[in-house]
Amino acid sequence: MLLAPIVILAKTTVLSPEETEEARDERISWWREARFGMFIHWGLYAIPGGTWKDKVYKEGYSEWIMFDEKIPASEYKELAGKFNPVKFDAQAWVGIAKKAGMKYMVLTTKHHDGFSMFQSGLTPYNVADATPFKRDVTRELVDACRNDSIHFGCYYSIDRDWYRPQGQGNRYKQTNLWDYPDSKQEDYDRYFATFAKPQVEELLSKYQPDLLWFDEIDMKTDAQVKELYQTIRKLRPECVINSRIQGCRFPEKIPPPHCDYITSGDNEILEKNIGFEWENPGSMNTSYGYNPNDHNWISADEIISRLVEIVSKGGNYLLNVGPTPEGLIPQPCIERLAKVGEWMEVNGEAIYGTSASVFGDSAPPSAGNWRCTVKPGKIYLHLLNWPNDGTFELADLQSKVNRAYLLADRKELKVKQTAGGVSISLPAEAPDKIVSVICLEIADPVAKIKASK
Ligand code: FHN
Repeated sequence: MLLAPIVILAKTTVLSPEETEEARDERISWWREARFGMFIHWGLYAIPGGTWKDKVYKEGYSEWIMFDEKIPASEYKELAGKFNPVKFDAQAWVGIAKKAGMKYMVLTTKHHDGFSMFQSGLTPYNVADATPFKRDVTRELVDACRNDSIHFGCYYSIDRDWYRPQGQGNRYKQTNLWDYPDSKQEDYDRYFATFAKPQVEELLSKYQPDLLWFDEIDMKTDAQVKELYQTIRKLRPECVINSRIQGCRFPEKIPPPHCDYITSGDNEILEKNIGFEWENPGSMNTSYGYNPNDHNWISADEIISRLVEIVSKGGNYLLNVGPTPEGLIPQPCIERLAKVGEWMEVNGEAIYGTSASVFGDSAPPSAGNWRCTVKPGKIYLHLLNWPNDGTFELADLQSKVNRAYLLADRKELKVKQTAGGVSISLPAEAPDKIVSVICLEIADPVAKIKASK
């Protein structure tokens, strides 16, 4: 019987010329270990919240209201005069994220509507200069994150800026042609060179973000992407960059150039571990921006199941909130995040700093629905439903199991191990109604699994 050691998917990375693989690993280690972060879509679009004049959107991206309703920039910008989120408390937001077990936060510093949620010297159309609020919310949030050792990232939309002429756009046709029907490619090139890239430089120098989260649609030339990437590396070499610096389609080549990890589609959980860092940007209802009429909330149970699914495939989960125009995180989000936090309180060690399952992508259904994450010398089994015969069978594990226990109470579990696998005796009741985690301490740093025929 052949003992096939675990095949660690050969991970090849695109190193910027001066960076070694070890240096890269070290540089992005915080991000890889974090596994769970908060995405924040906040801006002028929170005010209409998916309603414009008599049109009420009950679902869909409320942050797209300007495009969906073809609102003239001159009219949309009036919203800045009404943006006054007096209840905004950056430290309270960080507190909510931390309590949920989130380790980083990514704020929309400029979304597609072109409004800057930071004080910019490149345009007065920003939160500190154009609103009665007159406060730099990016400044306040990055400071609050630093206070609480939470990493901070800036979301920045370049290819879509509906406040400015950007040409006819590409196959996606997502530029503002209702205000600028005759706009040309040179408008985009000028916008990129004299506004967008300089604003990214501003964000890097003013706020020193740990992460830049782009959301592009292939409107830049390769030269423009390279120029942007090299500018970021020059100004902040340690900055982690997502794959949407180029476009939102799944990269043809892994590893993709000019970034550190792959962003999957919105709410898309990849089918398998791709052997390279990836992240899923997820929403809690059907919108990223605030919409009081969108009640399609996913449950806390669903969030936990998605987190386990994503991390068991080597990914990060960046879960979104869309704050209100008053500056509050909506109550349904707070309630769900608190429940997720309770679960992370008990099971966080099976998430943070773990690597993908060693049993392939979909767990063999030996004992119902389960997932796996690992650490050196440890295997975490996430049971999504509890075996009703009080035993969990784990076939094919060849490494010797020294100890087995539930993370919920750390009480020792009886283990019977044969060449065929491991059988673990479980209490009748599941300790957790959503996902219960068993930790196996094994004799090998990397688990040995019997090669499947
Ligand atoms: O168009 C945006 C959308 O508004 C939202 O920001 C998401 C988040 O991943 N990104 C784009 C759609 O993929």
